[in-house]
Amino acid sequence: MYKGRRIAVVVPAFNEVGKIARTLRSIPGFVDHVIVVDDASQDGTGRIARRSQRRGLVVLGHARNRGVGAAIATGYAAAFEAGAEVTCVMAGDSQMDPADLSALIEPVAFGRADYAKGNRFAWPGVYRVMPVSRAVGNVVLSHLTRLASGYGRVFDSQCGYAAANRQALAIILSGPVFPRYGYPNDILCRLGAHGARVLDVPVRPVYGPEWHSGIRISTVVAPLLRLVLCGMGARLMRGIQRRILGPRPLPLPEPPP
Ligand SMILES: Nc1nc2c(ncn2[C@@H]2O[C@H](COP(=O)(O)OP(=O)(O)OP(=O)(O)O)[C@@H](O)[C@H]2O)c(=O)[nH]1
Ligand SMILES: [Mg+2]
Repeated sequence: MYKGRRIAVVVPAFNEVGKIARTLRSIPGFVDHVIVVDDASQDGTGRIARRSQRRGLVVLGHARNRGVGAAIATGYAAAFEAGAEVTCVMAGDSQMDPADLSALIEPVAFGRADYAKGNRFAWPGVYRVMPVSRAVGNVVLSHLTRLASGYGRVFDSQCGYAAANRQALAIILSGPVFPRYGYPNDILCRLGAHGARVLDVPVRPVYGPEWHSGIRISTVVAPLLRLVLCGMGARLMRGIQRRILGPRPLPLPEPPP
């Protein structure tokens, strides 16, 4: 419990055998449910995760690899069902500093935001830590995602470190989440369409000497650009519809079964 609120952390993991145990050890004791989603890893990630003595741990698995976005959706559904009031995402590769977790939880737990996400660009010295390829891609996508989602003050669209309340989870789970690396952009567009309150929280960028990434720039760029362009188109259509028919907020989705 965090100040009386039930907290879950979803940990997507794919081939993280060297880091998953450390990641699980680092999750603060106030977290009630730790939901690892092993996505058909071939290196024993799931086995190592199951060995952890962590209280409240559940290890879920996909029979075949479905992508990080699909894994997070699986974890979100399990957290919702477990009754979590605030559900966070922390990657299985120890790239999210547990010291930042309570700053993400706080605004969501106490009604200032439906969804709080990390912003590594608000961290002093980010450009000394973040690789140039990541910084450039992220700045471009952050601007495009602002246009697609309507959140003009939200930046670092590619940061997956986030906390969501039950209403935000109901919105996210009301349709299929983009299954691969574009999922944070998809989530922001969907939250924006429903008028959810999204807040940026400064978090520390972590790129240690053993950093490795599953992202292959050549394969992620086209689907990601398509996703944000579709988001922009959908937002434009909603704007036109509003002009013609008057304000029509999207109905709030039913909670997941
Ligand atoms: N379940 C699942 N997790 C995945 C998959 N791909 C990546 N992940 C996990 O998602 C987290 C982030 O993946 P990375 O490839 O490091 O991407 P990133 O951290 O957003 O970006 P970098 O800055 O390049 O490290 C890690 O914990 C991965 O294990 C997948 O297909 N399925
Ligand atoms: Mg990573």
